[in-house]
Amino acid sequence: MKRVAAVDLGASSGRVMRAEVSADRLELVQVTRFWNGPVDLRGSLHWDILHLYRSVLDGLAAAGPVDSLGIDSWAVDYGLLSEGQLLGNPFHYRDSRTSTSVEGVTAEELYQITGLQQLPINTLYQLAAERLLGQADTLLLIPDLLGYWLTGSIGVERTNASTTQLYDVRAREWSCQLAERVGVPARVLPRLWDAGEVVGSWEGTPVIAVGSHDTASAVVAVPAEEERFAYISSGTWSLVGLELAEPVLTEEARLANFSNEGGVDGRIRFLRNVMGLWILQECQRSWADDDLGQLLREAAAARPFAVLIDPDAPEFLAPGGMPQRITDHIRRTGQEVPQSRGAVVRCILESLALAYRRTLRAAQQIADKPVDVVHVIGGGSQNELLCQLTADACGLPVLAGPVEASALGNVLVQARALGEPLPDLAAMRALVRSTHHLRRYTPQGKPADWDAAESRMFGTGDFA
Ligand code: LFR
Repeated sequence: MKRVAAVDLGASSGRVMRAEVSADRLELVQVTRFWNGPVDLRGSLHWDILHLYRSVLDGLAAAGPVDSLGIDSWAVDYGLLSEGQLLGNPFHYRDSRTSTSVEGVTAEELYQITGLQQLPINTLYQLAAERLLGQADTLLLIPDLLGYWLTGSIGVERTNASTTQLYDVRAREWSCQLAERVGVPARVLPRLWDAGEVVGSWEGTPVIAVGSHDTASAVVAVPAEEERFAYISSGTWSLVGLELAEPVLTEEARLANFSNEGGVDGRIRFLRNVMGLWILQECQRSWADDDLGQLLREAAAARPFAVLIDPDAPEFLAPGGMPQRITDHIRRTGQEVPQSRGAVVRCILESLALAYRRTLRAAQQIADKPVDVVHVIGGGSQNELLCQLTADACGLPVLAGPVEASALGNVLVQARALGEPLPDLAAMRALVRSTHHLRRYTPQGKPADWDAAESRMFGTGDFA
């Protein structure tokens, strides 16, 4: 049995967890939980990186002695170093300084190399707007930056590197040539680590590179029994897709804006970012209403399919004023504005379920990989109404759980690196399955209602 600590940083909270893991045991306890979120510095959005580091140190101290520790977080964001010193406070990916155009490479070529969807949050576009790049000698992604402060070791773990749009998804290396062409000096791209490598130590405890992208760790913990599964990693974002052995870099995949992110053990996460529960979280923040249970009860009682939004519309990316943005979107698309919070929540959840449906249908068709079940993992797996709507919209059974998928994936990769007999993803997933209760949702309602709703939906053009 091994005892490990997992630092798991999400966009709205961070956690330090302690786990006991063996071939037939997987017990996770939360040691500390702390706030995370954007800090507005005169119009620029940043992370409070020193608060995060301080909270990680406090959490690790509270976790007590462990055999190892590993860090995962959201993707794409970075810190720049010069001679070991942080240059500037890392930006939040929702900061508005980015766009999705960059000179020196066509969209087709970019996709052929990196296999990534065009999102303004990608590191590449952030770096195109970065003023400190010229002074930097090293770029580290957030988990690697925190890991560097703990250990002094410099490197970037591959699953997260694959979200930068500077990484060659087939060669599994930085694309230094691409980087130079788009104005990112190759000198700033450090060596790459694989999940499972021991990268240093903190106060005598080995630090292990895990799937440092939280979604990569979450997908490790999908409790799938068969190969024919889809997943929705449901949190602030919903990451919706399939696990593949090889990237799909076709023109069809590019036009449908699918990402081929690098997974643990060389797998590919073929997925799209759907805006996710962020829209609901931001409405709750504007309404100053933290009673999610009551909002969901009202949503369950509201009229079905009264009004729909495209959750991926760019106007929903930035923080602030979300109920008004929804109202504007609804007016612009010629629909009737909902009159109650319950109706707004119903609109958000039905629209998300429809976005999941069209994403999963496109993924199966483009990757030529049909599925029989949808696994919903992460915090959103507790949202019963959304899980049921997802089953109804997709016409597939939904298996919900585990909630702490990212932390579980993090600890499983550490346990294997420490020598526990968990040889492959199948063994890790079997352990999650045998130690966690999953909730099953069977499709209900009339499929024709969802067909009609889909044809009413207002797309961004990605699926046109
Ligand atoms: C989820 C996630 C997504 C990534 C987004 C931004 O927490 O890591 O996978 O696209 O956050 O980093």
